[in-house]
Amino acid sequence: MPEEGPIRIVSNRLPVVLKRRRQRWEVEPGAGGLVQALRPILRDRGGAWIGWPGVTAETGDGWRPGLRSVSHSEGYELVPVVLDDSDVEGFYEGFANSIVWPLFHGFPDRCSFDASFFASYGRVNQKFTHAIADSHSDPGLLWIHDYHLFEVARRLRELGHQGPLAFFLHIPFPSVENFAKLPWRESLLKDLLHFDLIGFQTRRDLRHFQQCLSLVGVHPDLPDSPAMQRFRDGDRSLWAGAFPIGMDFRDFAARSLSSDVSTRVHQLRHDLGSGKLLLGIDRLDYTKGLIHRLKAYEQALTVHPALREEVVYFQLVVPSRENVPEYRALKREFDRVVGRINGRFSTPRWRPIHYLYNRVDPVELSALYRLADVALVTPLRDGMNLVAKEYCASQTDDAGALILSEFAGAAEQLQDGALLVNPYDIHDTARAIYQALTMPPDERRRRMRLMRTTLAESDVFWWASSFLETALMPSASLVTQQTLPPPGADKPGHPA
Ligand code: GDG
Repeated sequence: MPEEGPIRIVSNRLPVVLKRRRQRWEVEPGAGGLVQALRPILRDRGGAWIGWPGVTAETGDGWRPGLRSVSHSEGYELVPVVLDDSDVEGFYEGFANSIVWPLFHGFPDRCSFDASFFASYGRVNQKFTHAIADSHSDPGLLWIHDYHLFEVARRLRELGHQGPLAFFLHIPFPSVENFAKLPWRESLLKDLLHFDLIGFQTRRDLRHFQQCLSLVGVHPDLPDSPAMQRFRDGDRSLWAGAFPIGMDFRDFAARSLSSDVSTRVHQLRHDLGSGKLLLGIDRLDYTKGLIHRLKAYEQALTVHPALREEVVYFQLVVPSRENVPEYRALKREFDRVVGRINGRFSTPRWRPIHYLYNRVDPVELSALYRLADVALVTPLRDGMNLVAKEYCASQTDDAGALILSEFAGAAEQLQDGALLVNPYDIHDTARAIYQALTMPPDERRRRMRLMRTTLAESDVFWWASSFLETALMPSASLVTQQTLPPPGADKPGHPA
């Protein structure tokens, strides 16, 4: 673990859940993998988590006492950045979700390059900057997360901030062909140069970032290294590296064997029948390749009639961005294609697709992971994709198979064990579905063991501590480290 001292985490959302029940606000700590990884570090070292609490100024601030009490029980400060309704529209739904999200996932035609969104993004980044500057005078590490906060380092430097600034991007970094379409491309790149360390999910993202920096005349100044690079801009230097995020492997493995989950597995087995189970779990999003996946399953049932009545595809779709017309249209399209396939193949005793449009609790999630013979993780593009990793962690008997898109960040680490597919190629994905369903048990075990070994060694705690170690290392030591394996490169399954 790196040198002790408080750190401050900054992310768009605070790791809390605010619920209003009968005129009263209830505030609970969040439960995601990122929170689990960072909570022990913040508790040990002290510090703060700065972010938007998820409600707007127009809702009032009756939630503040609840937030203070969670801060107290967690042992670190939770600092709210209050946004108003117009911020949410221009910054969050506008610049973040209608420009950066589609562009960085490779869908430039879905972008609305509206200058008012960019202006709103600047105003909100300024609000975050002031909240950070007011939160503490300690020059300890600030670790900023994700694409909502690209401008914060530059704005903090303008206020005279001297301390270390690190950034982690959870989504992909786009190719130069896509990035160059952004009207504000130079300013975004120059803003990023104010960080000391930027972490990406994969080496491919790092390579894309390097190619994009050449748009502003900045090049790596050390011999090429696929997982870590240094860029100089005047007297500043920026390190950038690939740090693939993990999940809490042991927690998923233990939960999968718990009695609650075992009970639920038996019930689900009874409800879904004895056939093989294909599983998809995705937020409703066009990046997830849901329609392509349905068509691939349809193709597999068409080409291999023996699969009919022998396999069930269970798809959990988690509602998302329901007020955006594009997402509502995707839901309608998904419903239509599911209806068509079920109408085409169903028999009195069999329905090929079971589909749930909802969130499920952690026990149900683990039961699905454990029960599934094959997980279908076929996004058109994804930063990492933790569902693929959680599925493998939950396969404690090494029996399952993973079909994984080559465009998910997870493919860099899991390529030796997963069946990699190009999700745009319906025939290739259909072939992989058949291969996974008919794979000999020995081969399934061999592949799953490879993936589980990799994931156990590069879990979310490894990810957080290797990133922080790098962020807190003096620059000179990092130069020396160039000759050593870069972070994660010595982990099995982490390709060169
Ligand atoms: C960003 C990047 C990157 C899903 N349904 C339910 C549920 N989930 C949980 C899963 C998993 C998470 O949501 C989804 O995983 P992602 O990897 O897609 O994470 P995001 O935060 O959405 O996305 C992504 C990630 O950041 C981390 O860097 O991998 O590429 O887009 O943990 O378990 N959880 C529960 N009920 C559900 O119905 N409880």
